[in-house]
Amino acid sequence: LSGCFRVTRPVKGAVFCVLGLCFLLHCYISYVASPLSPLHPVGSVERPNTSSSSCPLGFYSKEELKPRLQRPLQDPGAPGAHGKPFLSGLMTQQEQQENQKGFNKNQFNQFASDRISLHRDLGKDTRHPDCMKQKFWRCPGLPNTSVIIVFHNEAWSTLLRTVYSVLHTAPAALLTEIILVDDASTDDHLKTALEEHVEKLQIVRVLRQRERKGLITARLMGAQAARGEVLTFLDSHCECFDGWLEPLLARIAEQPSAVVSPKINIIDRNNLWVHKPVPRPQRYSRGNFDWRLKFGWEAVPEEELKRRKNETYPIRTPTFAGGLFAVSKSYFEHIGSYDDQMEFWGGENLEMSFRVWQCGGLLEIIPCSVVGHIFRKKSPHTFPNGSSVITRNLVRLAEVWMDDYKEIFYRLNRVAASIFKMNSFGDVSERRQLREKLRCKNFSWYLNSVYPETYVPDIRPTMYGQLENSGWQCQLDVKKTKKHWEPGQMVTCNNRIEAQYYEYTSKQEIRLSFGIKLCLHADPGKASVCLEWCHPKEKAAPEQAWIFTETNQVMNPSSGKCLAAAGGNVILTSCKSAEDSQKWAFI
Ligand code: LR7
Ligand code: MN
Repeated sequence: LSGCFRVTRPVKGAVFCVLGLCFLLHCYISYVASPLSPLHPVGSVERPNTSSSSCPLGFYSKEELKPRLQRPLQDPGAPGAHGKPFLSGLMTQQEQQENQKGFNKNQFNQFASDRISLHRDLGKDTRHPDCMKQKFWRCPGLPNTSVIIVFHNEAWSTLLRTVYSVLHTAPAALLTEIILVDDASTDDHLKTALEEHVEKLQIVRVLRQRERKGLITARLMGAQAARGEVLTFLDSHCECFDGWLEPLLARIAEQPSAVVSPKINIIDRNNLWVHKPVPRPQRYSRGNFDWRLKFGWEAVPEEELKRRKNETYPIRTPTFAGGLFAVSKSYFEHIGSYDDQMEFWGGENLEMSFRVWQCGGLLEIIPCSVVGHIFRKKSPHTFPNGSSVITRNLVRLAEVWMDDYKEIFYRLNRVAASIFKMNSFGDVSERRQLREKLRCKNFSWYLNSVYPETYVPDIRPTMYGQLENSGWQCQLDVKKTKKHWEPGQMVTCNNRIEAQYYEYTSKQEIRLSFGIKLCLHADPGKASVCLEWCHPKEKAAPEQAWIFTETNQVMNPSSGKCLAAAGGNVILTSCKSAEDSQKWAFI
């Protein structure tokens, strides 16, 4: 409607607005009738015909559709141009020192970032052709948005490149403002210098959180101040690809209860290389979680990909990374924004994921929208009380959203269990009231309907924990390869406090217990034991079935052999009930 008032002169205003109202009514009717409206079940895939000829060509003038700031001409030979990696060449000793210092401070190559243009483009549009064919200027038009970027001691060049990349890509008519929320940074360059720099950009403003409270309350501060119809959140070290914004806003216009993320591409922390979208083959990742409540990525299952008619269709995701997303401002408020008692960093993304699904919304990735983000190996920030603040956030979300399934989490995370026991996670009654008020579904519904692919451990298994050998006083332990869990890894026995938890399932498997589908697997030929993918059937594979005997041995019935520790190794050998090296107990 605001578009309607803007393009008309007072005299013709009335006529135009009546026509406009009819048009909006038409849009509303086709929207309600559309299978994607909230009145329709989640399973439908049809979408409204938005290019209907009865819709006028659009609300905006050509000028308004251009980005607010034109990118300065790019030198293709400049460092990192078109998203290419920064090549440092030979460095002087001084440069090497600067490089090292920047890396230590940010956990990414600030030296490289500082030498790349704040206005760099990301080269030619390499998205799928379906994405390029999409038209957004027709009925029902797109809502405008406030882009909210929270930061704590972010490097100047990455923060400003994020801001400019939005200004250079977002159509001016859709970009209400950019709000930078400072989470009590201490770096000098983020004080008045920042305000002075962004002032001339007109629609960029800086809000300050006086005390360091973390990204959750900082985002809430930004959301409250926002004047746009949609809130679009970005981390403070992103670069947006052309055409990233429109598909997000279009999906929200079509489905106001959708919380949508772009496809997130890696910006290499070592050289700032921005990985480009590839038109084919499309191997998408979606968000998941394990039972330690660790967020992760997994391949999108075949059925979900098949459900989509073309590349412009959203991909449903059980959880999201939480940093880069757009949501209608009123829906964000309706659905309970964030838990404002979560502190600093972490957990808010899973909380929002569960909440949105359980309370009737949709969580989606829009593959035609692509944004780059610098992924780091570890956080450069310090947290008061170390990592237990993150765990406290997780306990809060488990207490509100996970019903009895929270027991599985507590079993796997002793810190969480003790925070729960000592009742030191704060008051969650308001969040529980919100769940009541919105009549949200329970966690079991979420697991069955949104994430049926996940493995749900027994809430109270008969036996679980670390499996300790009484002869050697060691625990079953598997080293993961390069951060990943892979089948085929040899099982060893070590004296390690962090040795993995296992659980003894009703199928008689001894299973790695945080949701990775790996089971203790006997290899009688080699007399060794390894981890293999658990047998998906009702009954365990013969190599994966184990019986705990009265004499505390662990026997594999199909081979008749027993598990024994031998030094650091675990072997499969003839059962001898007198041998301490064959005695095991969960601790
Ligand atoms: O105390 C803090 N205060 C802040 O303002 C700590 C961080 N921050 C800011 C920080 O400057 C950054 O802009 O918050 C943002 C996120 O922190 P990062 O970039 O240090 O961490 P991250 O990229 O691993 O963060 C991911 O997980 C977080 C959990 O709380 C948030 O949900 C982030 O938004 C999320 N980032 C993404 O989803 C981007 C995609 C990467 C992934 C996975
Ligand atoms: Mn980040």
